[in-house]
Amino acid sequence: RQRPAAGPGTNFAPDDPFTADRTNWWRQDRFGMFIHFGAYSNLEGEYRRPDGTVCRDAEWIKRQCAIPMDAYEKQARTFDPAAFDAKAIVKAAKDAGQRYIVITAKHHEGYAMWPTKVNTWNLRDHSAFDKRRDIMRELKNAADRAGIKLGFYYSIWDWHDPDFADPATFPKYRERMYAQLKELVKGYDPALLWFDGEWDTDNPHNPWTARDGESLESYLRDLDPKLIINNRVGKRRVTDGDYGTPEQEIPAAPVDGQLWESCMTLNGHWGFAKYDQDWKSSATIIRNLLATASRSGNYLLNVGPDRHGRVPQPSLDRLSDVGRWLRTAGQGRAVYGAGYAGLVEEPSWGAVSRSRGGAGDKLYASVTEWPTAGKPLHLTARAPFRVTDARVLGSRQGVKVAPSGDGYDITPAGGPTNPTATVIELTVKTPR
Ligand code: FHN
Repeated sequence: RQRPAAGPGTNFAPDDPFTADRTNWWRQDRFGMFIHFGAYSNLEGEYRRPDGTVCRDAEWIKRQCAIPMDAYEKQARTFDPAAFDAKAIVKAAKDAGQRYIVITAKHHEGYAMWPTKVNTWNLRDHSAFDKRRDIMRELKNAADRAGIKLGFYYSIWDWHDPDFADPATFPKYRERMYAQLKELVKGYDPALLWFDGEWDTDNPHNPWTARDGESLESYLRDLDPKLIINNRVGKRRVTDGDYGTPEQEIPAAPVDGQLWESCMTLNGHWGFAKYDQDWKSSATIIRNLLATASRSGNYLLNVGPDRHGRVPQPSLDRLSDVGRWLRTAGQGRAVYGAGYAGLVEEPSWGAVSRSRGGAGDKLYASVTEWPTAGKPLHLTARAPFRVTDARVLGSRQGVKVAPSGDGYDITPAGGPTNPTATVIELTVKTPR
């Protein structure tokens, strides 16, 4: 399953050697919305113990606060996300420039957010929610209407199913897991499955093996050959699935030729929580997105709806800032369908991504540290190329480009169009 290393001149842009494969739309889309929503959301990050003490955690609250299962099941019965508005969530993603959505269908707590027939530990059978509603159906319909791809997160690790923890009865759990995944794939036609919780856990013991990962992957590929599957399906993560999943970090360069996606929280929590919020600024998100695209990575940015199903306003505000930047002066061209430049070293003043097309290749120099007046931006070449045109997106100012030492000096005549990042589009010719 090894892909060629993403060496100089290689990028996973639309026309790279993998264009024929199922991941092409995903590589072009680059930017997705992660949604962590489950029975844990009903507690909103805070559990008041019978002795009056308060324990805090987000989606791990059951385990981190050692909530007895009966107490956890009792609280889930009050869960009523009546305000969950799939259309509004899809619109928020679309306005943000997020072109796919991955929502937790089942997190480690084992609670299914769709009306599974496999057990009654789910939003239809174990909540105060309207039994006529199916939020995954609502989200799928809204996403389809908006041209947004929908994926499901599914945790192999299951804190609720009694057969998970015991290797002797684990096959029974695995059977139920396969049955649930078939419900999701056949019932909702997701574009992508995002597995998690395949790792060795201390308690309960996780009997999932690498062999289990291989069998599951081939089972799913038989169910639906177009499915994109992440690498947390197996034990080895590097060669499992279609892409790597660095978390809360951006790898320094293309991850040994693998496709990858960096997933991050917006405020330090995956599930909804009001405590210890560490909000990323819109500027940080935009710069993360540019750095990720310039290394041929995708960026999956998370929102955690509250107990009512509402996405927090600070999340919506940031997402709309990012979408506005992407839509301005076509700056999104530095992200969508763009990837590892290969032709140049990564500069200190920003990120450089590359897209290929009929009219020649484009390099997008996204400048986050604008040079003092008249000072050039230097690009160090790693492979031969000529610059035949240069322009600042969103500005009429001139841009001088001159060969200089080991590359080119780019000198814009005026100032930046945006303090977060200003994109200089270079048209380049590479020797055939
Ligand atoms: O334990 C989970 C965590 O709750 C969250 O879902 C993240 C998202 O990538 N994955 C696991 C931690 O790596």
